[in-house]
Amino acid sequence: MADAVHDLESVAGALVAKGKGILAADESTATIAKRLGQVGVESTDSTRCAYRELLFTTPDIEDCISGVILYDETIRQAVADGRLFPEVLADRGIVAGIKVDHGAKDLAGFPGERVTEGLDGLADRLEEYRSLGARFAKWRAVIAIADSMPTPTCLEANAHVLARYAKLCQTAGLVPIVEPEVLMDGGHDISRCESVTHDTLARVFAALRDHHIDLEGMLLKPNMVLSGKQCPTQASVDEVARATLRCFREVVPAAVTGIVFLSGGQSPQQATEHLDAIRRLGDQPWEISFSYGRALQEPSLSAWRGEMAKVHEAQARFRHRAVCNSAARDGRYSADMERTAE
Ligand code: 5MM
Repeated sequence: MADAVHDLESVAGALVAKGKGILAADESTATIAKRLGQVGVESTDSTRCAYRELLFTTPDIEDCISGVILYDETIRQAVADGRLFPEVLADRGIVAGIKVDHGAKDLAGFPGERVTEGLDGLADRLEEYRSLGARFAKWRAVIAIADSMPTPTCLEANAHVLARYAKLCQTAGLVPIVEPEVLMDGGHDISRCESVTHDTLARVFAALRDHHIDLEGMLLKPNMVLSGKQCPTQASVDEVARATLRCFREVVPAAVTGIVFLSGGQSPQQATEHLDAIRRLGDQPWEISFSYGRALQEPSLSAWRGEMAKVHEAQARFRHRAVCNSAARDGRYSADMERTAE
């Protein structure tokens, strides 16, 4: 047992090593179909596999990327030489992870609110994912902001399932990434986002404590504290950084190994600038890094568009975003880096 605990803590530590962060490539089949469709590519087993191969075989990304979150289909797919994706990643020193939730479903009796499902049979699935090479997992809860949302019932339901998921992961020897995402959608201002994020995290950490989670053997994947997308007054980069840290310092225990932010619909450059500004406010009790999906992938996907001839350019764009976020993760990003795309 002592070894298992040590293993969880060392994997969590490796995922937030200096200069490194996580690529979220765990889009479910419906989401990846939408993303591929936006660049005119039909979503099939082979186009999904080709796109993920393009990302995971990008030269030198192991300098900036510590781990990749895979989807159930992807963890079973192989590259041309027959190696499964977890092996391809492991050969480069990148840790494979896996999304294990089954998505956010309507919360009965609470219109507009959702609770994430997927606990049934999870212990067995985790065992299989570990045998396929996964060393960490991810579960995303989605919290919407509106006049009468979120309700305490929605926060409680999601905190409870996040904690049960986290305990099952740690028992199976996988580091849980706990992702309670407060959405950017809406006209709310940054202070409303701060208060909802605070309440969400307070409930999540109370549930994690009740379920005896080893905080050093987990990572938190939260939203940054931002103005709602439709809010007429958008907070500055500095305001976002200060509000985010104020909120997290009040509510995230110092024992948590790391906070890896999601991008949540920010533009790639915005997500990098915000991370950099947060890091420039100084060292915190926990490591701070990124676990971006769209903000790492968008430029690459738009360059690729399903064409073999564009693979090199698409990989260069992915590497560039990884390099920028690696710098931001250490508080040494500058806008000049956007002009050196190769
Ligand atoms: C990559 O997208 C992930 C999967 O989403 P679906 O289950 O809806 O297909 C998503 O969970 C992602 O890992 C996080 O939301 C962070 O990604 P962003 O794009 O917000 O950085």
